[in-house]
Amino acid sequence: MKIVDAKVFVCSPGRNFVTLKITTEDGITGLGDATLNGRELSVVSYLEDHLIPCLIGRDARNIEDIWQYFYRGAYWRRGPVTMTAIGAIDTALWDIKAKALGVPLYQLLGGASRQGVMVYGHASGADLDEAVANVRDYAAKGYRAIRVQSGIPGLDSTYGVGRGKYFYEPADRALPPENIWSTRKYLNFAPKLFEAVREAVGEDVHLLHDVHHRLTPIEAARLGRDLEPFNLFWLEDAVQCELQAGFEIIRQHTTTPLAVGEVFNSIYDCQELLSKQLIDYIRMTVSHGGGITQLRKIAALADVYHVRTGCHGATDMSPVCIAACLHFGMWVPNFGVQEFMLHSEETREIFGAQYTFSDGYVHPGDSPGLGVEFDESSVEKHPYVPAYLPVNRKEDGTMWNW
Ligand code: CS2
Ligand code: MG
Repeated sequence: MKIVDAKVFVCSPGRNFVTLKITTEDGITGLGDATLNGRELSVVSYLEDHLIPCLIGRDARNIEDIWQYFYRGAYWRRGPVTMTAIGAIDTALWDIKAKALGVPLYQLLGGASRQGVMVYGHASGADLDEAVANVRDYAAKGYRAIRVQSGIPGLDSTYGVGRGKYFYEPADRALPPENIWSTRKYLNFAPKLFEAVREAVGEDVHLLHDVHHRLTPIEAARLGRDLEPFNLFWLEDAVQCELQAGFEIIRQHTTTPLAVGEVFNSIYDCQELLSKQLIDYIRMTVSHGGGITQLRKIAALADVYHVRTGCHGATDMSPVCIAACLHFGMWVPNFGVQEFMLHSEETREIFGAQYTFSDGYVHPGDSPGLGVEFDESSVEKHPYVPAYLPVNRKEDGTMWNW
């Protein structure tokens, strides 16, 4: 089953997406998501200038060998650009193989381990009252797990507060906007937010929160302890995660479950976190995590140490990546939860995806492969627009983590 063509499409239906389409001599096509928010064109070049010339002519069935070829053969290994490019190729090859065998991807991975994939939605508000109202809205829609983010009194902007009701898109169509941050204002506010949310929705709804890399380990330890009365499902990205050992400090002080990993792209980024049981959920996703081939290995290692999956699935992951995460989530034994955000109408038109939401779960559908059709004719109508994620400064101007 020789690969005869591989094309990269950049389209921007409200936000930029990079999509890879691989075609075999039998005419079977597979899709991969190569979107890296704010650095899209780097991945386009890595694919078009470096990987695709080495991909044409290879046997599409040899998924593992192709992954090893591009991982070990690069010499310069790992990193978000490299692994997103490899992830897109890998996802497309799994799509092709499942289509060739006439089965949905999750059947190829090992079949269904559950009836559906529990997802979490993104509730947010410019202030506490608006955030609580949005959480109620998500609970009324049947979400069993809801992420809660809110504006912080005294700060003009912060992470995670959507600009539409259901579409949270942080990238701005301009050079990076500068946000101002105050850890003290945040740490004083967060417990009040979750006390009000628990009061509003009761104990049964899983509540999640994303700190987005902004605390030090001891600050995160304090926040985890302060939030224990509200029984969070997870506290995400409590600190910047390059120093895996830093999580030991958080672990010593709090039982609030920890999630990390959306910015990881290699099993080595989380090997210490997993083997020392410093986290409870691993957030790596199919596209940035080097595809299904690497993510399966990470999930297997995580399983040994009681760590469950919680794949990243924000709107800057296209429906191709979300579909792959849902197939993965149908199979993976140590499943935790899947992030799920509604894409815009325009996006859903271009990426005809089969997955459906019902009663807090999403099912990827049973079409062969990923169950996603990409409408190439729409690409022209939505040309790429440079867009950047914000940067963050402390109130005194010190550069900080966004
Ligand atoms: C966030 C994302 O979904 C999440 O947990 O961390 O919104 C993240 O900020 C974006 O994916 C960055 O592009
Ligand atoms: Mg996050």
